[in-house]
Amino acid sequence: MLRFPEGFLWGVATAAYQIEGAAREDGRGPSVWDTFAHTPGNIVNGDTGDVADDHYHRMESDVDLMADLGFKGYRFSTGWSRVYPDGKTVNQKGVDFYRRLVDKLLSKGILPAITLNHWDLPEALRWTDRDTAYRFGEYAETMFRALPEVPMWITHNEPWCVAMLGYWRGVHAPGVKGDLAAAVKVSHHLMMSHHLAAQAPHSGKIGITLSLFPSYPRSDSDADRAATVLSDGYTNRWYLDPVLKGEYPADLVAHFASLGADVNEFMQPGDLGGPRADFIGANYYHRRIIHATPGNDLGWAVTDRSPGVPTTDMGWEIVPFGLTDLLLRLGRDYDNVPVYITENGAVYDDEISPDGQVHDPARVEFLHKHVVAAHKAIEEGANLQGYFAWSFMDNFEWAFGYTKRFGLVYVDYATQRRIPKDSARFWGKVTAQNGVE
Ligand code: IFM
Repeated sequence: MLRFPEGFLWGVATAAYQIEGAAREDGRGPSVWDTFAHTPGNIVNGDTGDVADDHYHRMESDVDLMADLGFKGYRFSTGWSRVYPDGKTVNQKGVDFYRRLVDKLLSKGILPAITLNHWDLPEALRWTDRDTAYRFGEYAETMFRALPEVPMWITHNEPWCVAMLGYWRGVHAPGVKGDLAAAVKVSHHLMMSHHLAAQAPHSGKIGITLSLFPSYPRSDSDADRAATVLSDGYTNRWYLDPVLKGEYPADLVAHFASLGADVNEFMQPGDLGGPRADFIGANYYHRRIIHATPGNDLGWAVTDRSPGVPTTDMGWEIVPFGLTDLLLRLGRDYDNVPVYITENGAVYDDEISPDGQVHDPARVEFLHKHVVAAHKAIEEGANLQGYFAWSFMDNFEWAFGYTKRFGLVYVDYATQRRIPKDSARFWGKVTAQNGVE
């Protein structure tokens, strides 16, 4: 039996736009993701989050199910455009929904961990505007005041995705392609707003969730190794350093500037306000293997796949040791900062079996291997304090719409019936035992 330290937090995670639906109810305003999803060609099958899992109307029974399955922590996001429909005016009905959700969780003994920005920026705002950082600070203060019992706050989810997938690759809202200067500006406003929010009075701990990719060179060549250092800077250090060290990594500042994206053109003194995060939320799905592509794109590329390495039905490599490496690296390079795995999980093409159940042995195996990898990291000194599986239930997987199922609970979208998969029971058992066999 591999046991985790006492008090280790086991939970599940979701995000507002991916599950809530009720897109035009009780005063909710449009977010950039509503606009993006409603623009033809952006999402597989033209799917949108208009209805999603209808969680807005099923919140009570969803939390009951969570409790029945034995989950102890729930990471969810508050919908920014539900709380601030026009970006500047509070919608009390939006706040009230989250009040009810927190009350319900607490009544069931489930710890609420709130993410403030899981990408649903009010349509009236843009991260390219410096002012949006201040609007985020106000929104954070509103939520801190409204929900003083919440023990764990996360400012942003995966700012790399917002900046680089939204403004460089163009596959996420608002769908801008190839504007590196805008992407870097967006990343700076996100980091700056993290500091603004973290400095406001709040209950409990505050941190930020990052999509972190342990990165390995494709070969031992100097070029591939140098490209890997930069690529690691691009996905990882660009976000870790400002939060934990109060500055951007110098090699990346120079690299972005050489590509016409100089952060010093819009950074102002005090923007990063000194180190301020009680923990880092690490989202781990897969590694990246990097090779140099001099003069092309950013100067590196991700090697598609390594022969023989198994993948999930998302096509992502299954590499549990990447999680061990990542957790140890965070401890080593960032002063043993406390870490929560705020997302880890897998897509499989689940089906309802003739017995009415959803059997997902591959997901159980995926989670089991990653829990073992996390335990190894703790044994070797990592300061890991909790682990949230992505996701509580199947949901709107952004550009992939409803075609990719990450849930521990199956959602039949036609009827909104929830069916706990075998992996949900596995996760409940891991929680109860505080470990795995
Ligand atoms: O579904 C997403 C989530 O919203 C952010 N992290 C990655 C998940 C899987 O792609």
